[in-house]
Amino acid sequence: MVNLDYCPEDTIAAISTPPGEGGIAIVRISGKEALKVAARVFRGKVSPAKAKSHTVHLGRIVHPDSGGKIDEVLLTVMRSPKTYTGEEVVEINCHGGLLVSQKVLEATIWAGARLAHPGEFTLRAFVNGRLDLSQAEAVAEIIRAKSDLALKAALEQLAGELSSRIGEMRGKLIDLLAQLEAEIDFPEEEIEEMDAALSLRAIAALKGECERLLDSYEVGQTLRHGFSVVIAGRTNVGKSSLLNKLLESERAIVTPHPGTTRDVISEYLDLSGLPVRLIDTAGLRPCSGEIENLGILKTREEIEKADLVLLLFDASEKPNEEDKEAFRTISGYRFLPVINKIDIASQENVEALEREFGNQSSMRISALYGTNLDILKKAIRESASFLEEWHEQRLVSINTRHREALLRVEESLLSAEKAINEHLSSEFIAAEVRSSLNHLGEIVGETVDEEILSRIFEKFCIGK
Ligand SMILES: Nc1nc2c(ncn2[C@@H]2O[C@H](COP(=O)(O)OP(=O)(O)O)[C@@H](O)[C@H]2O)c(=O)[nH]1
Ligand SMILES: [Mg+2]
Repeated sequence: MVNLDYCPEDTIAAISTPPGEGGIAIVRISGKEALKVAARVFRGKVSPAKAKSHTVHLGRIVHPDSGGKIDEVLLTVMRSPKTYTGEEVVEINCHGGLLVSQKVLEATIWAGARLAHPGEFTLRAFVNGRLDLSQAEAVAEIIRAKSDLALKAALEQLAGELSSRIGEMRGKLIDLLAQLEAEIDFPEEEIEEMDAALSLRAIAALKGECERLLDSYEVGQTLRHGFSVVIAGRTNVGKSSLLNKLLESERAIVTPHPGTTRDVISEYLDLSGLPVRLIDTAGLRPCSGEIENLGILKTREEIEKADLVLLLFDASEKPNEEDKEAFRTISGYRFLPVINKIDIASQENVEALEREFGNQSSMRISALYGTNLDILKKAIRESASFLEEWHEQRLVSINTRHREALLRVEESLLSAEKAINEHLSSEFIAAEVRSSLNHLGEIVGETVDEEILSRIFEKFCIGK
Protein backbone atom coordinates (compact mmCIF):
# COMPACT_ATOMS: atom_id res chain seq x y z
CA MET A 1 0.00 0.00 0.00
CA VAL A 2 1.13 3.47 -0.79
CA ASN A 3 1.13 5.94 2.04
CA LEU A 4 -1.59 8.35 1.06
CA ASP A 5 -1.47 10.54 4.11
CA TYR A 6 -1.08 13.85 2.43
CA CYS A 7 0.75 16.00 4.91
CA PRO A 8 0.80 19.42 3.33
CA GLU A 9 3.23 20.52 6.02
CA ASP A 10 5.90 18.12 4.80
CA THR A 11 8.41 19.14 2.23
CA ILE A 12 9.42 16.12 0.20
CA ALA A 13 12.54 15.28 -1.78
CA ALA A 14 13.68 12.48 -4.07
CA ILE A 15 16.06 11.67 -6.87
CA SER A 16 13.80 11.87 -9.92
CA THR A 17 16.18 10.35 -12.45
CA PRO A 18 16.78 6.58 -12.71
CA PRO A 19 19.58 5.13 -10.55
CA GLY A 20 22.93 4.56 -12.21
CA GLU A 21 25.50 6.71 -13.96
CA GLY A 22 24.41 9.39 -16.38
CA GLY A 23 25.04 12.91 -17.57
CA ILE A 24 22.94 14.49 -14.86
CA ALA A 25 20.73 13.44 -11.98
CA ILE A 26 17.85 15.53 -10.73
CA VAL A 27 16.96 15.90 -7.08
CA ARG A 28 13.48 17.34 -6.78
CA ILE A 29 12.12 19.10 -3.72
CA SER A 30 8.47 20.09 -3.29
CA GLY A 31 6.51 21.67 -0.47
CA LYS A 32 6.08 24.80 1.61
CA GLU A 33 9.69 24.78 2.79
CA ALA A 34 11.26 23.81 -0.53
CA LEU A 35 12.94 27.17 -1.05
CA LYS A 36 14.22 27.30 2.53
CA VAL A 37 15.54 23.74 2.32
CA ALA A 38 17.30 24.66 -0.92
CA ALA A 39 18.72 27.84 0.64
CA ARG A 40 20.28 25.77 3.43
CA VAL A 41 22.22 23.55 1.03
CA PHE A 42 22.91 25.86 -1.92
CA ARG A 43 25.70 28.41 -2.22
CA GLY A 44 25.47 30.71 -5.24
CA LYS A 45 25.06 34.35 -6.24
CA VAL A 46 21.37 34.36 -5.36
CA SER A 47 19.77 32.49 -2.51
CA PRO A 48 16.93 30.21 -3.69
CA ALA A 49 14.75 31.84 -1.02
CA LYS A 50 15.06 35.16 -2.87
CA ALA A 51 15.17 33.87 -6.44
CA LYS A 52 12.42 34.69 -8.93
CA SER A 53 10.15 31.92 -10.13
CA HIS A 54 11.29 29.77 -13.03
CA THR A 55 14.93 30.84 -12.89
CA VAL A 56 18.09 28.71 -13.03
CA HIS A 57 21.13 29.29 -10.84
CA LEU A 58 24.69 28.01 -10.92
CA GLY A 59 26.26 27.19 -7.57
CA ARG A 60 27.30 24.38 -5.31
CA ILE A 61 25.60 22.11 -2.84
CA VAL A 62 27.15 21.94 0.61
CA HIS A 63 26.27 19.82 3.57
CA PRO A 64 24.09 22.03 5.80
CA ASP A 65 25.86 20.80 8.92
CA SER A 66 29.55 20.54 8.06
CA GLY A 67 29.53 23.00 5.18
CA GLY A 68 31.54 20.47 3.14
CA LYS A 69 31.18 20.78 -0.63
CA ILE A 70 29.14 18.03 -2.31
CA ASP A 71 28.73 19.04 -5.96
CA GLU A 72 28.57 21.83 -8.53
CA VAL A 73 24.97 22.12 -9.66
CA LEU A 74 22.33 24.02 -11.58
CA LEU A 75 19.35 24.81 -9.40
CA THR A 76 15.92 25.70 -10.73
CA VAL A 77 13.41 27.59 -8.62
CA MET A 78 9.70 27.22 -9.43
CA ARG A 79 7.30 29.02 -7.21
CA SER A 80 3.79 27.91 -6.36
CA PRO A 81 1.26 27.56 -7.93
CA LYS A 82 2.59 27.14 -11.48
CA THR A 83 4.57 23.99 -10.81
CA TYR A 84 4.07 20.27 -11.34
CA THR A 85 2.82 19.71 -7.80
CA GLY A 86 1.27 23.15 -7.39
CA GLU A 87 3.65 23.71 -4.44
CA GLU A 88 7.03 25.43 -4.23
CA VAL A 89 9.40 23.26 -6.25
CA VAL A 90 13.18 23.23 -6.54
CA GLU A 91 15.07 20.99 -8.92
CA ILE A 92 18.76 20.43 -8.48
CA ASN A 93 20.65 19.20 -11.55
CA CYS A 94 23.74 17.56 -10.14
CA HIS A 95 26.30 15.25 -11.72
CA GLY A 96 24.76 11.95 -12.68
CA GLY A 97 26.51 9.64 -10.28
CA LEU A 98 24.89 7.29 -7.81
CA LEU A 99 26.92 8.53 -4.83
CA VAL A 100 26.87 12.23 -5.63
CA SER A 101 23.10 12.37 -6.25
CA GLN A 102 22.53 10.36 -3.08
CA LYS A 103 24.64 12.86 -1.12
CA VAL A 104 22.75 15.83 -2.55
CA LEU A 105 19.48 14.14 -1.56
CA GLU A 106 20.81 13.45 1.94
CA ALA A 107 21.77 17.11 2.30
CA THR A 108 18.20 18.18 1.50
CA ILE A 109 16.88 15.70 4.07
CA TRP A 110 19.29 17.12 6.62
CA ALA A 111 18.01 20.55 5.75
CA GLY A 112 14.43 19.60 6.60
CA ALA A 113 12.87 17.71 3.69
CA ARG A 114 11.62 14.16 4.01
CA LEU A 115 12.05 11.35 1.51
CA ALA A 116 9.13 11.22 -0.94
CA HIS A 117 6.98 8.11 -1.37
CA PRO A 118 6.55 6.57 -4.83
CA GLY A 119 4.33 8.82 -6.92
CA GLU A 120 4.03 11.40 -4.15
CA PHE A 121 4.86 14.36 -6.40
CA THR A 122 2.07 13.32 -8.76
CA LEU A 123 -0.24 12.63 -5.82
CA ARG A 124 0.33 16.20 -4.68
CA ALA A 125 -0.34 17.45 -8.19
CA PHE A 126 -3.65 15.58 -8.01
CA VAL A 127 -4.54 16.78 -4.52
CA ASN A 128 -3.72 20.36 -5.48
CA GLY A 129 -5.86 20.17 -8.60
CA ARG A 130 -2.99 20.41 -11.09
CA LEU A 131 -4.04 17.10 -12.63
CA ASP A 132 -7.18 15.04 -12.34
CA LEU A 133 -6.96 11.32 -11.70
CA SER A 134 -7.13 10.24 -15.34
CA GLN A 135 -4.30 12.66 -16.10
CA ALA A 136 -2.23 11.28 -13.22
CA GLU A 137 -2.74 7.82 -14.69
CA ALA A 138 -1.59 9.20 -18.03
CA VAL A 139 1.68 10.32 -16.43
CA ALA A 140 2.38 6.71 -15.46
CA GLU A 141 1.42 5.56 -18.94
CA ILE A 142 3.74 8.04 -20.61
CA ILE A 143 6.60 6.69 -18.54
CA ARG A 144 5.66 3.13 -19.45
CA ALA A 145 4.80 3.69 -23.13
CA LYS A 146 6.77 1.39 -25.39
CA SER A 147 5.66 2.61 -28.79
CA ASP A 148 4.78 5.85 -30.55
CA LEU A 149 1.10 5.02 -30.65
CA ALA A 150 0.86 4.16 -26.95
CA LEU A 151 2.73 7.35 -26.17
CA LYS A 152 0.38 9.44 -28.32
CA ALA A 153 -2.65 7.99 -26.56
CA ALA A 154 -1.17 8.69 -23.13
CA LEU A 155 -0.29 12.25 -24.12
CA GLU A 156 -3.87 12.91 -25.23
CA GLN A 157 -5.08 11.65 -21.88
CA LEU A 158 -2.61 13.91 -20.05
CA ALA A 159 -3.77 16.84 -22.15
CA GLY A 160 -7.22 16.18 -20.72
CA GLU A 161 -9.01 14.64 -23.70
CA LEU A 162 -10.77 12.07 -21.51
CA SER A 163 -11.23 14.57 -18.69
CA SER A 164 -13.09 16.98 -20.96
CA ARG A 165 -15.46 14.28 -22.23
CA ILE A 166 -16.18 13.21 -18.67
CA GLY A 167 -16.62 16.88 -17.77
CA GLU A 168 -19.24 17.31 -20.49
CA MET A 169 -21.13 14.26 -19.32
CA ARG A 170 -21.03 15.48 -15.75
CA GLY A 171 -22.41 18.81 -16.87
CA LYS A 172 -25.37 17.11 -18.52
CA LEU A 173 -26.01 14.95 -15.47
CA ILE A 174 -25.92 17.97 -13.19
CA ASP A 175 -28.50 19.74 -15.40
CA LEU A 176 -30.70 16.68 -15.25
CA LEU A 177 -30.32 16.47 -11.51
CA ALA A 178 -31.22 20.15 -11.10
CA GLN A 179 -34.38 19.59 -13.08
CA LEU A 180 -35.32 16.55 -11.00
CA GLU A 181 -34.61 18.39 -7.77
CA ALA A 182 -36.83 21.25 -8.83
CA GLU A 183 -39.58 18.68 -9.24
CA ILE A 184 -38.86 17.37 -5.75
CA ASP A 185 -38.94 20.87 -4.27
CA PHE A 186 -42.17 21.86 -5.97
CA PRO A 187 -44.20 18.67 -5.92
CA GLU A 188 -47.48 20.52 -6.25
CA GLU A 189 -46.54 21.51 -9.78
CA GLU A 190 -47.50 18.61 -11.91
CA ILE A 191 -44.67 16.71 -13.50
CA GLU A 192 -45.26 17.29 -17.08
CA GLU A 193 -44.95 14.54 -19.61
CA MET A 194 -42.68 16.95 -21.44
CA ASP A 195 -40.17 16.90 -18.59
CA ALA A 196 -40.13 13.14 -18.55
CA ALA A 197 -39.51 13.07 -22.28
CA LEU A 198 -36.68 15.58 -21.91
CA SER A 199 -35.09 13.55 -19.13
CA LEU A 200 -35.36 10.40 -21.18
CA ARG A 201 -33.70 12.08 -24.11
CA ALA A 202 -30.86 13.38 -21.92
CA ILE A 203 -30.35 9.91 -20.46
CA ALA A 204 -30.32 8.31 -23.90
CA ALA A 205 -27.63 10.77 -25.04
CA LEU A 206 -25.55 10.04 -21.94
CA LYS A 207 -25.89 6.30 -22.48
CA GLY A 208 -24.68 6.77 -26.04
CA GLU A 209 -21.66 8.69 -24.79
CA CYS A 210 -20.93 5.89 -22.27
CA GLU A 211 -21.09 3.36 -25.07
CA ARG A 212 -18.69 5.34 -27.21
CA LEU A 213 -16.19 5.55 -24.37
CA LEU A 214 -16.64 1.86 -23.52
CA ASP A 215 -15.97 1.03 -27.17
CA SER A 216 -12.51 2.50 -26.77
CA TYR A 217 -11.54 -0.05 -24.14
CA GLU A 218 -10.35 -2.76 -26.52
CA VAL A 219 -8.21 -0.32 -28.44
CA GLY A 220 -6.84 1.05 -25.18
CA GLN A 221 -5.90 -2.45 -24.05
CA THR A 222 -4.17 -3.16 -27.34
CA LEU A 223 -2.26 0.11 -27.09
CA ARG A 224 -1.19 -0.69 -23.55
CA HIS A 225 -0.41 -4.38 -23.93
CA GLY A 226 0.49 -4.54 -27.61
CA PHE A 227 -1.16 -5.96 -30.72
CA SER A 228 -0.71 -9.66 -30.09
CA VAL A 229 0.78 -11.68 -32.92
CA VAL A 230 0.98 -15.43 -32.33
CA ILE A 231 3.46 -17.45 -34.35
CA ALA A 232 1.95 -20.91 -34.85
CA GLY A 233 2.56 -23.97 -36.97
CA ARG A 234 3.76 -27.52 -36.56
CA THR A 235 7.09 -28.16 -34.88
CA ASN A 236 10.30 -27.28 -36.67
CA VAL A 237 8.80 -24.99 -39.28
CA GLY A 238 10.92 -22.12 -37.94
CA LYS A 239 8.63 -20.31 -35.46
CA SER A 240 11.33 -19.56 -32.92
CA SER A 241 13.74 -18.59 -35.69
CA LEU A 242 11.19 -16.08 -36.95
CA LEU A 243 10.65 -14.63 -33.49
CA ASN A 244 14.39 -14.27 -33.05
CA LYS A 245 14.88 -12.70 -36.41
CA LEU A 246 12.07 -10.27 -35.77
CA LEU A 247 13.49 -9.29 -32.46
CA GLU A 248 17.03 -9.47 -33.76
CA SER A 249 17.97 -11.13 -30.54
CA GLU A 250 18.25 -14.62 -29.17
CA ARG A 251 15.41 -14.74 -26.69
CA ALA A 252 13.86 -18.04 -27.79
CA ILE A 253 15.79 -21.29 -27.86
CA VAL A 254 16.37 -22.50 -31.40
CA THR A 255 17.52 -26.09 -31.95
CA PRO A 256 17.23 -28.55 -34.82
CA HIS A 257 15.20 -30.95 -32.64
CA PRO A 258 11.41 -30.88 -32.84
CA GLY A 259 9.50 -29.80 -29.74
CA THR A 260 12.09 -27.53 -28.11
CA THR A 261 9.74 -24.67 -27.51
CA ARG A 262 7.45 -26.20 -24.95
CA ASP A 263 6.30 -23.09 -23.31
CA VAL A 264 4.90 -19.87 -24.66
CA ILE A 265 7.45 -17.12 -25.07
CA SER A 266 6.36 -13.56 -25.62
CA GLU A 267 8.40 -10.53 -26.51
CA TYR A 268 7.55 -6.93 -26.98
CA LEU A 269 8.37 -5.17 -30.24
CA ASP A 270 7.98 -1.63 -31.47
CA LEU A 271 7.06 -2.15 -35.11
CA SER A 272 7.56 1.35 -36.52
CA GLY A 273 5.42 2.86 -33.81
CA LEU A 274 2.99 -0.03 -33.42
CA PRO A 275 3.17 -1.83 -30.08
CA VAL A 276 3.37 -5.55 -30.87
CA ARG A 277 3.51 -8.50 -28.50
CA LEU A 278 5.06 -11.38 -30.40
CA ILE A 279 4.21 -14.80 -29.05
CA ASP A 280 6.19 -17.89 -29.96
CA THR A 281 4.36 -21.15 -29.32
CA ALA A 282 4.97 -24.85 -29.09
CA GLY A 283 4.01 -26.79 -32.22
CA LEU A 284 0.40 -27.64 -32.80
CA ARG A 285 1.17 -31.34 -32.92
CA PRO A 286 -0.09 -33.54 -30.08
CA CYS A 287 2.84 -35.50 -28.81
CA SER A 288 3.99 -38.03 -26.24
CA GLY A 289 5.73 -35.62 -23.85
CA GLU A 290 3.42 -34.34 -21.13
CA ILE A 291 5.15 -30.98 -20.89
CA GLU A 292 4.87 -30.54 -24.61
CA ASN A 293 1.16 -31.32 -24.57
CA LEU A 294 0.76 -28.63 -21.95
CA GLY A 295 2.54 -26.29 -24.34
CA ILE A 296 0.06 -27.23 -27.06
CA LEU A 297 -2.85 -26.41 -24.78
CA LYS A 298 -1.30 -23.03 -24.08
CA THR A 299 -0.76 -22.53 -27.78
CA ARG A 300 -4.46 -22.94 -28.39
CA GLU A 301 -5.24 -20.51 -25.61
CA GLU A 302 -2.91 -17.92 -27.16
CA ILE A 303 -4.46 -18.44 -30.58
CA GLU A 304 -7.89 -17.77 -29.10
CA LYS A 305 -6.71 -14.45 -27.69
CA ALA A 306 -4.53 -13.38 -30.61
CA ASP A 307 -5.13 -10.29 -32.72
CA LEU A 308 -3.31 -12.04 -35.56
CA VAL A 309 -1.87 -15.52 -36.09
CA LEU A 310 1.13 -16.07 -38.35
CA LEU A 311 0.73 -19.66 -39.47
CA LEU A 312 4.09 -20.99 -40.57
CA PHE A 313 4.79 -23.73 -43.10
CA ASP A 314 8.08 -25.37 -43.97
CA ALA A 315 8.55 -25.31 -47.73
CA SER A 316 11.62 -27.51 -47.60
CA GLU A 317 9.20 -30.40 -47.23
CA LYS A 318 6.08 -31.45 -49.05
CA PRO A 319 2.90 -30.31 -47.28
CA ASN A 320 1.74 -33.15 -45.06
CA GLU A 321 -1.34 -34.03 -43.03
CA GLU A 322 -0.10 -31.98 -40.10
CA ASP A 323 0.13 -28.86 -42.24
CA LYS A 324 -3.40 -29.39 -43.48
CA GLU A 325 -4.58 -29.94 -39.93
CA ALA A 326 -2.87 -26.73 -38.78
CA PHE A 327 -4.53 -24.82 -41.60
CA ARG A 328 -7.94 -26.19 -40.63
CA THR A 329 -7.39 -25.42 -36.93
CA ILE A 330 -6.49 -21.79 -37.60
CA SER A 331 -8.91 -21.00 -40.39
CA GLY A 332 -11.54 -19.69 -37.94
CA TYR A 333 -9.15 -16.96 -36.70
CA ARG A 334 -7.50 -13.89 -38.14
CA PHE A 335 -4.42 -15.42 -39.66
CA LEU A 336 -1.81 -15.07 -42.31
CA PRO A 337 -0.21 -18.16 -43.92
CA VAL A 338 3.57 -17.77 -44.08
CA ILE A 339 5.71 -20.08 -46.18
CA ASN A 340 9.10 -20.36 -44.53
CA LYS A 341 12.51 -21.69 -45.56
CA ILE A 342 12.23 -20.45 -49.15
CA ASP A 343 16.01 -20.47 -49.21
CA ILE A 344 15.95 -24.26 -49.40
CA ALA A 345 12.44 -24.76 -50.82
CA SER A 346 11.49 -26.33 -54.10
CA GLN A 347 9.11 -24.44 -56.34
CA GLU A 348 6.93 -27.56 -56.31
CA ASN A 349 6.49 -27.49 -52.49
CA VAL A 350 5.72 -23.80 -52.46
CA GLU A 351 3.05 -24.22 -55.11
CA ALA A 352 1.55 -27.24 -53.36
CA LEU A 353 1.25 -25.17 -50.17
CA GLU A 354 -0.30 -22.26 -51.97
CA ARG A 355 -2.89 -24.59 -53.47
CA GLU A 356 -3.80 -25.59 -49.91
CA PHE A 357 -4.43 -21.94 -49.01
CA GLY A 358 -6.95 -21.50 -51.83
CA ASN A 359 -7.53 -17.80 -52.39
CA GLN A 360 -6.17 -16.75 -48.99
CA SER A 361 -3.13 -14.59 -49.70
CA SER A 362 0.16 -15.75 -48.21
CA MET A 363 3.79 -14.79 -48.20
CA ARG A 364 7.15 -16.44 -48.66
CA ILE A 365 9.99 -15.81 -46.25
CA SER A 366 13.20 -17.19 -44.90
CA ALA A 367 13.35 -16.76 -41.14
CA LEU A 368 16.95 -17.89 -41.17
CA TYR A 369 18.15 -15.22 -43.62
CA GLY A 370 15.51 -12.59 -42.95
CA THR A 371 14.24 -12.69 -46.53
CA ASN A 372 10.98 -10.74 -47.06
CA LEU A 373 10.66 -9.90 -43.38
CA ASP A 374 10.00 -6.28 -44.34
CA ILE A 375 6.95 -7.48 -46.30
CA LEU A 376 5.83 -9.56 -43.34
CA LYS A 377 6.19 -6.60 -40.97
CA LYS A 378 4.20 -4.45 -43.36
CA ALA A 379 1.42 -7.05 -43.41
CA ILE A 380 1.34 -7.08 -39.59
CA ARG A 381 1.11 -3.31 -39.54
CA GLU A 382 -1.67 -3.36 -42.09
CA SER A 383 -3.77 -5.77 -40.07
CA ALA A 384 -3.38 -3.38 -37.12
CA SER A 385 -4.07 -0.25 -39.15
CA PHE A 386 -7.48 0.05 -37.50
CA LEU A 387 -5.64 1.01 -34.30
CA GLU A 388 -4.03 4.05 -35.82
CA GLU A 389 -7.17 5.08 -37.68
CA TRP A 390 -9.23 4.59 -34.59
CA HIS A 391 -6.85 6.63 -32.51
CA GLU A 392 -6.78 9.47 -35.01
CA GLN A 393 -10.56 9.72 -34.99
CA ARG A 394 -11.33 9.33 -31.32
CA LEU A 395 -8.16 10.19 -29.38
CA VAL A 396 -9.57 8.66 -26.21
CA SER A 397 -8.91 5.14 -24.98
CA ILE A 398 -10.06 4.11 -21.55
CA ASN A 399 -8.41 1.71 -19.12
CA THR A 400 -9.88 -1.06 -16.95
CA ARG A 401 -10.62 1.26 -14.04
CA HIS A 402 -12.45 3.73 -16.27
CA ARG A 403 -14.38 0.87 -17.81
CA GLU A 404 -15.58 -0.43 -14.43
CA ALA A 405 -16.75 3.04 -13.49
CA LEU A 406 -18.49 3.60 -16.83
CA LEU A 407 -20.32 0.29 -16.56
CA ARG A 408 -21.71 1.44 -13.22
CA VAL A 409 -22.64 4.80 -14.71
CA GLU A 410 -24.55 2.98 -17.42
CA GLU A 411 -26.27 0.75 -14.88
CA SER A 412 -27.51 3.75 -12.88
CA LEU A 413 -28.66 5.48 -16.05
CA LEU A 414 -30.65 2.40 -17.01
CA SER A 415 -32.29 2.35 -13.56
CA ALA A 416 -33.12 6.04 -13.88
CA GLU A 417 -34.64 5.45 -17.29
CA LYS A 418 -36.70 2.58 -15.96
CA ALA A 419 -37.87 4.68 -13.01
CA ILE A 420 -39.07 7.45 -15.34
CA ASN A 421 -40.90 4.99 -17.54
CA GLU A 422 -42.57 3.50 -14.51
CA HIS A 423 -43.56 6.98 -13.26
CA LEU A 424 -41.67 6.55 -10.01
CA SER A 425 -41.03 9.54 -7.80
CA SER A 426 -38.53 12.21 -8.74
CA GLU A 427 -36.57 11.42 -5.55
CA PHE A 428 -36.01 7.93 -6.78
CA ILE A 429 -34.93 9.04 -10.22
CA ALA A 430 -32.68 11.73 -8.75
CA ALA A 431 -30.94 9.16 -6.53
CA GLU A 432 -30.02 7.08 -9.59
CA VAL A 433 -28.79 10.11 -11.48
CA ARG A 434 -26.71 11.14 -8.47
CA SER A 435 -25.20 7.69 -8.32
CA SER A 436 -24.19 7.80 -11.99
CA LEU A 437 -22.69 11.24 -11.35
CA ASN A 438 -20.60 9.77 -8.55
CA HIS A 439 -19.37 6.87 -10.65
CA LEU A 440 -18.45 9.26 -13.42
CA GLY A 441 -16.56 11.33 -10.85
CA GLU A 442 -14.42 8.29 -9.99
CA ILE A 443 -12.78 8.48 -13.40
CA VAL A 444 -11.35 11.94 -12.85
CA GLY A 445 -10.95 11.47 -9.10
CA GLU A 446 -13.77 13.77 -8.07
CA THR A 447 -15.23 10.97 -5.97
CA VAL A 448 -12.75 8.26 -5.25
CA ASP A 449 -11.76 6.07 -2.34
CA GLU A 450 -8.34 5.58 -0.84
CA GLU A 451 -7.90 2.09 -2.15
CA ILE A 452 -8.26 3.21 -5.74
CA LEU A 453 -5.85 6.08 -5.18
CA SER A 454 -3.40 3.75 -3.58
CA ARG A 455 -3.66 1.29 -6.47
CA ILE A 456 -2.94 4.05 -8.95
CA PHE A 457 -0.05 5.70 -7.17
CA GLU A 458 1.76 2.53 -6.15
CA LYS A 459 2.52 2.01 -9.84
CA PHE A 460 4.66 5.13 -9.87
CA CYS A 461 8.33 5.24 -9.16
CA ILE A 462 9.95 7.31 -6.43
CA GLY A 463 10.63 10.83 -7.61
CA LYS A 464 7.61 11.02 -9.95
N1 LIG B 1 17.15 -23.14 -44.21
C1 LIG B 1 16.34 -22.61 -43.31
N2 LIG B 1 16.24 -23.18 -42.10
C2 LIG B 1 15.43 -22.61 -41.20
C3 LIG B 1 14.64 -21.49 -41.52
N3 LIG B 1 13.91 -21.17 -40.42
C4 LIG B 1 14.22 -22.07 -39.46
N4 LIG B 1 15.14 -22.96 -39.92
C5 LIG B 1 15.72 -24.08 -39.21
O1 LIG B 1 14.70 -24.99 -38.86
C6 LIG B 1 14.97 -25.59 -37.59
C7 LIG B 1 13.80 -25.42 -36.66
O2 LIG B 1 13.65 -24.06 -36.35
P1 LIG B 1 12.87 -23.53 -35.09
O3 LIG B 1 12.85 -22.08 -35.21
O4 LIG B 1 13.41 -24.12 -33.84
O5 LIG B 1 11.44 -24.16 -35.38
P2 LIG B 1 10.13 -24.20 -34.43
O6 LIG B 1 10.07 -25.55 -33.87
O7 LIG B 1 8.99 -23.95 -35.35
O8 LIG B 1 10.28 -23.14 -33.40
C8 LIG B 1 16.27 -24.96 -37.10
O9 LIG B 1 17.33 -25.79 -37.41
C9 LIG B 1 16.32 -23.66 -37.89
O10 LIG B 1 17.65 -23.22 -38.07
C10 LIG B 1 14.76 -20.91 -42.82
O11 LIG B 1 14.13 -19.93 -43.20
N5 LIG B 1 15.62 -21.53 -43.67
MG1 LIG C 1 10.30 -23.26 -31.38
